[in-house]
Amino acid sequence: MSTRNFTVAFFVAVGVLSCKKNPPADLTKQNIIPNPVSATASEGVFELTKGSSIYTEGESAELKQIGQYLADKINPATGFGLMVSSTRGAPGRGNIYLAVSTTDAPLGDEGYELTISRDLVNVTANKPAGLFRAVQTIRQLLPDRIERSSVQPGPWELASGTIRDYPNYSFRGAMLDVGRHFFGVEDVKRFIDLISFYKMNVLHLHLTDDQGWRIEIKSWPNLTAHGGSSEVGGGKGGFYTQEQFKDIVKYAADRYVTIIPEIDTPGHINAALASYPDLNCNGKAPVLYTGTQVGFSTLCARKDITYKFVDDVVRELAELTPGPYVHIGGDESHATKKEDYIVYVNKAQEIVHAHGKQMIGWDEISQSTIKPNTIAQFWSNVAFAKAAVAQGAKIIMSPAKKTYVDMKYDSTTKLGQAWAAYIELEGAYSWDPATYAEGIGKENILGIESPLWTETITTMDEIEYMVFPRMVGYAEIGWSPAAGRSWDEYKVRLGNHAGRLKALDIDYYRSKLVPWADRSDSGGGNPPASR
Ligand code: TNX
Repeated sequence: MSTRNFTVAFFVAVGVLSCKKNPPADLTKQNIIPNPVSATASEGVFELTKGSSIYTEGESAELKQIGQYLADKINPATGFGLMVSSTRGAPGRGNIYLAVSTTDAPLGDEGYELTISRDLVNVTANKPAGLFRAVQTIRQLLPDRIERSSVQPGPWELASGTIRDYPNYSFRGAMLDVGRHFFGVEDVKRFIDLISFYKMNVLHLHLTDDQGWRIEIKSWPNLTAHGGSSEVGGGKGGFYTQEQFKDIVKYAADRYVTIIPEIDTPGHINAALASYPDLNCNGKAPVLYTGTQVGFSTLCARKDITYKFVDDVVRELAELTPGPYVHIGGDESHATKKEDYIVYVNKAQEIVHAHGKQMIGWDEISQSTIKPNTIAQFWSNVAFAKAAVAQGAKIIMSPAKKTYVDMKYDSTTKLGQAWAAYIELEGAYSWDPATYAEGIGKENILGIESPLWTETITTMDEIEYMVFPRMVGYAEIGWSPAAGRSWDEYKVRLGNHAGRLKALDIDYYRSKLVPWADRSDSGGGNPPASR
């Protein structure tokens, strides 16, 4: 053995030994994000071994799929090849058991109870979604290296005790703008993997904008043939075929994430206007647009063909999307006369309802007569959001000053914009949706969503750098109880989470505000030179 190999072997051996000597901290001191509602510790640890199995209760294919998801997450690093089997009643020692067995009202649709003893990891929930959320907790209770894709040294121990956990808000979302720059199916799937790891349950896809139309509409094929061929900066753009979109929807559904498709109308519509001259009031198609201005394009609210178009698009989207919502945009329609805007939104709302969906729109839609089951997404104008509340609508909280992850972290951030604010991690975390805007209380709020606009974002690495770790904080705001939340406590937990971000290969922003617990020179990947 060379000196170098000996040195490596020595440190690996010490590493393994020190793992053995360092059982996990007790369950109340575990570094879990989002913070669970309650945790109590008990004596001892559970050790996952190659003899362990994952058992799911009964013959439910859905539960087996969740069990298999957990197996797929822990098999690569452990090398154990754990199997998933169905059972009736709790299995014997050394196993993981997932059951939808209880009627435990406080747990709701996504909550779970996770009880870990020396003998068993026992998860119960009212619904399969709760088991899926619990699986994310189990991942975080295992050492960081569980997230690696090659075999790592054990042991694989979990602290014992009980976690009871459920979300503060039923809607915890992220938005990805695939209109300004197009991102392919694999990028979207990674995005879904990452948000679902933090128990988020909504991905809003901003599918159309002035610069590109990204979803195949069979009855209007030129939308993608022509309107999908551009993007900011003049790149080649792209679009999802309906088959690809269904694949994304299924991938998301398997992770208990609902896809919300947005067709931004009546403004932000140049790509469609460029594809079909008839959609223009003057009957002339503009050229494709690759800049970043907003507010210059509009559908022609007084032409019948506009509503035939919206009806066809919403019908096809509704067929592709099992979730309850279709988002019709409605923001920054500066080129639409106010009276036309009101007519347009009212008609779009009828169309969305006729296709069996609830309408979501940006806060400006409250200038129309919105129905109580319509949802307004607050991004900038408190008066508009309050007008939506006054009409009985619920609000999705996406204040630009807090949740827009295209905003720079500080003046030195190369990517992004700064029109709303610089948003450092503390500002992103230290606010409460229920008290942010006077007159909009928790009872009016469906949940929180953080949008990523992509005028300046062109690669998955850049997405990760802007989104992480701000998104980790939004996930906690959405899930964990507001009482007791504090930046000083959270920043330590986030710092201790560094190894996991690295193991997940997330290319995140290493804010100086956070006491990162790994070596300061071993950050999340290699930032592209551009930032
Ligand atoms: C405002 S937010 C927009 C987007 C831009 C974003 C850039 C909203 C509803 N509209 O069209 O991409 O600012 O930060």
